[in-house]
Amino acid sequence: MAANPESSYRSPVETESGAFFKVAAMLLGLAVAVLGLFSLMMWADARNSRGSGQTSSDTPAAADEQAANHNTALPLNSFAGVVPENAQELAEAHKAYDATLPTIGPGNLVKVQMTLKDMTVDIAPGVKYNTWAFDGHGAPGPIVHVREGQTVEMTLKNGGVIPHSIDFHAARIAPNVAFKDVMPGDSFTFRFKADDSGVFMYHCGTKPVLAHIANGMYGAIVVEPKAGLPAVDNEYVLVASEWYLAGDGIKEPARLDMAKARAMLPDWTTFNGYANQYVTHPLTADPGETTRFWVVAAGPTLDTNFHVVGTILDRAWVNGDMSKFQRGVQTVAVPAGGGAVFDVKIDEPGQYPFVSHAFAHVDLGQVGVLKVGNPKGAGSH
Ligand SMILES: [Cu+2]
Repeated sequence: MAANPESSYRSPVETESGAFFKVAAMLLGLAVAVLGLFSLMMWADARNSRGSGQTSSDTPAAADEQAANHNTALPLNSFAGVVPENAQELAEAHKAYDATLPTIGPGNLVKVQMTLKDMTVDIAPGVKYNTWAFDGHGAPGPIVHVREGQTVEMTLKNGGVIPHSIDFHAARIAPNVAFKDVMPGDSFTFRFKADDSGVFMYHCGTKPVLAHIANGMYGAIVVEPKAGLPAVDNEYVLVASEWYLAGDGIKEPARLDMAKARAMLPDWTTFNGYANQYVTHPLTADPGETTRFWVVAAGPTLDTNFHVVGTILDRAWVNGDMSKFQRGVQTVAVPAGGGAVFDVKIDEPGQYPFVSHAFAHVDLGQVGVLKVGNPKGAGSH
């Protein structure tokens, strides 16, 4: 290195207080040594608390133990994107969750019945997971669709082995009464009047809620405004969520890794519970049609940044506030536990990916395609 005039510069303070700096440097050295020793002890502690330090939640008993442990240490084994070799074939064979908004039932009273079941479902091609499922299939639970002013009568039957409950964000009701734990084998019914329009999350609210939501206990209820909305041609419901796996789920079903859930390090993120399902089985629209997306971010923890590639959101009811919409918006954040509604009118045939534009989510599976017309060529995202 060439001589630099500044390198020979000595500050007046240094010159005058050389002795002071020598003492300070010595003390600093000592402090670093003490800190080093301390962090070594902490590291040893963390390793001991994790047993072998490797996939400590691979067995059911260890996973349960970990779910109750609030002091789990990093690092964590990631199974993000891990699929078997025949993943494409399995993706094609998978029956996609029907995202079509169901019709509204007649009358003032809408009866909803769900029987909770512990069941193994696919969450990505060849990746199995042991869910606690609200009814009949994995996450999300059934889409409930009512009109503002209708009364919902909810009956939850617990066919599982531990207590569960159901919390409707669309309800104004004492949660300790309506959202109470239902014991295995029991059934519980409550009613609420859907007086607030929008798209709302429902989920199990039994503790630890993080574990119950992460195990697939969530869904969406659409409350259509009494005054109606602009007419559209297609309506789809998308529930965004993330999965935290102990094990890759390929040879045997994965269980929840509670440490990953707390660290917010998902292995997979999905729309309607299965990675990339609407890439292989696109949602459809015809050119010139307007498509409405009712979107809920179920989490349990992460938001969704909703964006449709190749177009702009013509109407965006941000946060599910149906009293007004924004126009010409590119991306809208849907918070975990929140919802929003989006209309897009697309004239040109093509494959229009819908994504969470927090792009790690796309890598982990939270991406689908709206196929407009019969386009030729592969998608871009
Ligand atoms: Cu539950």
